[in-house]
Amino acid sequence: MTTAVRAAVGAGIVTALLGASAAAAPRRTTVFLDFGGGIVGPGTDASLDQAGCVTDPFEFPIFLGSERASELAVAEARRILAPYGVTVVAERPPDHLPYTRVRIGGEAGALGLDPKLNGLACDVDCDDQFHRDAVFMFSDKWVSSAALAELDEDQLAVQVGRISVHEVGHAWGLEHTGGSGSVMARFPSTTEPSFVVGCELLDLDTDSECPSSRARHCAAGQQDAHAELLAMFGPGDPDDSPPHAEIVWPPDGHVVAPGDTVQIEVEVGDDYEGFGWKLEVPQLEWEWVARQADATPPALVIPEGAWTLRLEALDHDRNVGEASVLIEARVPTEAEDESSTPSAACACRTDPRPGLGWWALWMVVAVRGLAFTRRRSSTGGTARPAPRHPA
Ligand SMILES: [Ca+2]
Ligand SMILES: [Ca+2]
Ligand SMILES: [Zn+2]
Repeated sequence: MTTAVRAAVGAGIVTALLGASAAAAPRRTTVFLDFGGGIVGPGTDASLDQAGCVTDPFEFPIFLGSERASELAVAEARRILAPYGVTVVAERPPDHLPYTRVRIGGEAGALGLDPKLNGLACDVDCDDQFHRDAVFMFSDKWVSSAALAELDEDQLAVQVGRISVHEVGHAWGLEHTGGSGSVMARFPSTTEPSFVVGCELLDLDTDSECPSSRARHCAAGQQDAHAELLAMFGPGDPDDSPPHAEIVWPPDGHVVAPGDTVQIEVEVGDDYEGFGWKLEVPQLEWEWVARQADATPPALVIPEGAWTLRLEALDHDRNVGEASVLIEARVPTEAEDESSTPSAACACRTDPRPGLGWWALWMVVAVRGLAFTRRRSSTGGTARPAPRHPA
């Protein structure tokens, strides 16, 4: 059965499922330009409203520019990132899709930072080890609520896009380079900047923080931002192949006694790494997000009733792979006690009936491994040290 499913999803994924020796595939990603303000708290998962350098939760201000200004900033970010397998959005992605979030608004001085700062990345995240970073772009000094001539606001809005991408560059492990045409220059460029092709001199006050990343493409003290991004995310071709999603356990129609524990096992894969996935039981409004690609799904204690368990995998072009099974928890009838095919007996009822409610669906410690497919074992972000990843 599994083979049939695997064969149906295309050659790239079969390779992924078979594992091991396939060449390391690019890992796509998404950048979320967030103009909406709101809470930022400590932590390293932007989808949980966290940022790595925040110590106490605070309300981040909203962007004061016009909608047109935000659209121009997004367009500029898309222009700069078009050569790579990176999607730029201005609407909050679903939590299960890993993304780098740019909090756009406010001013650095109000946060106790050097007021001259245009933006802030909490870290230079060498080789983009962490996939859910948040960075900041302080937009008030560029585009404020003060009345601006439309033409002026247009030019300033473009800078908002450039500075946002610059900070995201740090969150992907890039450092400052000197060239004025470079997005990674210390100061915002007045020309149309790009991630420059070829080796550029680093422009740093200290030693490089990621010398081994730089050394893959250039001599010491230099950086080829374009080559590094291409190696990480691949080219910006469309991805129209949905992820593979399979619930390995429990099987469809699985019957348990109320309160029994079911350890979920899934198999997920895509033609690109970087996809996200989640599990849900819609009738209970229960959702479990895989915060890391190779997270182990939870074991569930099933309350009495019939429940749909749904798996969804999502790639950065928003192709969806999904699977669902019906699980039923009920006291078996005498006939079923003697039957060896309990799964056939429960196909007759698919409607949920009132169970113990969502509060009875416990997540317990997972005890069995996940049948998870990856193209390579060294996927960034899978070995985040515990103190950096409290969630
Ligand atoms: Ca990162
Ligand atoms: Ca795909
Ligand atoms: Zn910088």
